[in-house]
Amino acid sequence: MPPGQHVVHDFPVLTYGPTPHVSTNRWSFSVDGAVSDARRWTWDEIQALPQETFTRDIHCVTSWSKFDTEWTGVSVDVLLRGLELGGGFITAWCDGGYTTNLPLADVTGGKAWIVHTYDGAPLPVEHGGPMRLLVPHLYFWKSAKWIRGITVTVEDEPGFWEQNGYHDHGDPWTEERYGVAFR
Ligand SMILES: Nc1nc2c(c(=O)[nH]1)N[C@H]1C(S)=C(S)[C@@H](COP(=O)(O)O)O[C@H]1N2
Ligand SMILES: [Mo]
Repeated sequence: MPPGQHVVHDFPVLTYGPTPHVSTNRWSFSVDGAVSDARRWTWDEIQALPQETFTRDIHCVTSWSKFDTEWTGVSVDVLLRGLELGGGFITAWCDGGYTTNLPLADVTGGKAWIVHTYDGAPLPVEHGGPMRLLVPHLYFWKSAKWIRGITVTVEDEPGFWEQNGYHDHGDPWTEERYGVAFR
């Protein structure tokens, strides 16, 4: 258990602003920015990619942790496969306007997925359905709900919470909770 956290058994919902409702037939996923080719998939095309089911603990900066959550989705490694990357960072962007920034090193090498299934059932909309990012080794604000794409960037570009007080990186094991100006 990372320092300063406590276990919950329910699944709290934390959303800033309204919950966007998007049907899968109007949904698509893009990879763009500093990449050799921009890519875009429909919902069905994403489902046809290799899927992984895995179990991880998740850690919210508001101090709750939830153990052994089970997810199914597509590894970010698969989404980036074969692309030449011209930058070292990504911005995940979402329906509703939320963004979060991550170093590429934190979303590659089997560390991040876009997920559509939680605990064997379609991801509920309040938890980011139809699709969210899952980066379980970082605080949960990095796991962008209602994700629609990732943009590869040359510079590290702070996302929504990173501009509003949270740490740029968000490692729970070293309690990277708040940004320098807010500590
Ligand atoms: N699009 C979007 N993603 C988001 C958020 C949000 O407000 N909008 N909140 C973040 C925060 S602060 C947390 S702790 C988790 C909460 O996910 P949950 O509601 O499934 O527990 O989602 C993260 N992803
Ligand atoms: Mo959060």
